[in-house]
Amino acid sequence: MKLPNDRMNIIQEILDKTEKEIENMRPVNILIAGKTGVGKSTLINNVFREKLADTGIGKPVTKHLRKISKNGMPIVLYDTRGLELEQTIQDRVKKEITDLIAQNKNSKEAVHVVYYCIQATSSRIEDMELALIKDLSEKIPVILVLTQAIGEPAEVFKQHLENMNLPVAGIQAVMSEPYVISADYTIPAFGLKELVNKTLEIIPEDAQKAFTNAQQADIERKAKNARRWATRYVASSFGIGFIPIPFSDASVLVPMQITLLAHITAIFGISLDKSSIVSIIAAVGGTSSATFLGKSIVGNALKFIPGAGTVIGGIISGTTASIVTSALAVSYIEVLSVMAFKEMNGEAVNLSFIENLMRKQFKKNMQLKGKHLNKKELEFDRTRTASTNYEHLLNQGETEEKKQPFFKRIIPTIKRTVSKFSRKK
Ligand SMILES: Nc1nc2c(ncn2[C@@H]2O[C@H](COP(=O)(O)OP(=O)(O)O)[C@@H](O)[C@H]2O)c(=O)[nH]1
Ligand SMILES: [Mg+2]
Repeated sequence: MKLPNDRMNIIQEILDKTEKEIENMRPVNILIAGKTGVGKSTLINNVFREKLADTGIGKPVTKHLRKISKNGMPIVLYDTRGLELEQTIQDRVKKEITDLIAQNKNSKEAVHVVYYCIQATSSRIEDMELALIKDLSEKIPVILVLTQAIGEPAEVFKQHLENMNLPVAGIQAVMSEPYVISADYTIPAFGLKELVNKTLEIIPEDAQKAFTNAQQADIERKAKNARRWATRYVASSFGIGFIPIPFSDASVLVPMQITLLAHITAIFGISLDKSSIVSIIAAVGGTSSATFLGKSIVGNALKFIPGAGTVIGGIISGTTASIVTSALAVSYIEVLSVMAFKEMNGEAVNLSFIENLMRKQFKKNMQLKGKHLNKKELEFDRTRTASTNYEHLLNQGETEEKKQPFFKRIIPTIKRTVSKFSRKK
């Protein structure tokens, strides 16, 4: 096996491996149906990453059906149009939809779930839509999505639909984007995480991985899945069968670390560019391009592990390797979570912020000595909203930038030295 001997190669390998894994993932296929203007595109842009409705490649499949996909995302969406038009066109659209579902039933393109969107404020559902929903439900799970759901009228409408006992897999009211009522009153977005959960409950198991990757409404779930895999990977790589290696051979850990980072990226699902990975690797692997990642990660680790009792005579034991690798995995997942959260809110991610956050989390996680990997729930408090959940991590990346000036930082050292000398006298 040829080891990468340069940091850029490592970065490229992580990206290539991630890309390959996503290509090999079986995509999840979703049909989004509903009249024009109800909020289908807004829903897609907020449930899925990268503003998929706007930036995805749309290909007409039939006159009224469009297939949306994007490189690097394991998802295919079908978007409908024309359901609001005259009867003959509606019939045409309905036929195209049912044909799509029937035709692909057993193929890789089989639609896994339908989101049938109705605007909650319309407060009524037409017979044509009811017939279509019933028809589709016989073949495939349908989730009825009540879009732009505002207050009491939406609640009443939802109740009305529930009382109809439609053969649907679920009814979910959502507000995909905050809705501005007035200068001082805005209805926050809601319901998307619930939609994600409902979807995961009904789609086949082999489509769940792709769906978790493509969605952005439940970032904790991404993190949880990535952590679950990393726990197993660390256990199987550095468990009983692991033969301790001399510190000078630490670079044999590099391929494992690359696999770890690439697989986490693929499970998590995030758009990462080269420069972000460079920053993340720089935080744990030093800045010299000739440095082996494995060596510098372990080297750094030794500085952080209290007592360094796990390394005797320059030998990397399975315990040390798993402490280091767990810390690498958890910190990486934490950084990806913060990046995903920022991306979801349309905020830019600053590279030095990423690097600082990775460095701080890595150091902190190293000191936990691998105890955290499967237990820790990323310190997310489920009773708090997403933004306050991430606050403590967001602040950590920034404190380093607001570092105190040099003269202030050395004051304690001067004081200590002075008192030491005065004691000696
Ligand atoms: N604030 C807010 N506006 C929405 C929401 N859903 C739809 N809209 C608005 O409704 C209009 C039509 O939405 P669009 O997603 O284009 O509908 P589509 O034709 O079904 O794709 C747009 O101007 C959106 O801004 C929402 O959840 N929140
Ligand atoms: Mg649209």
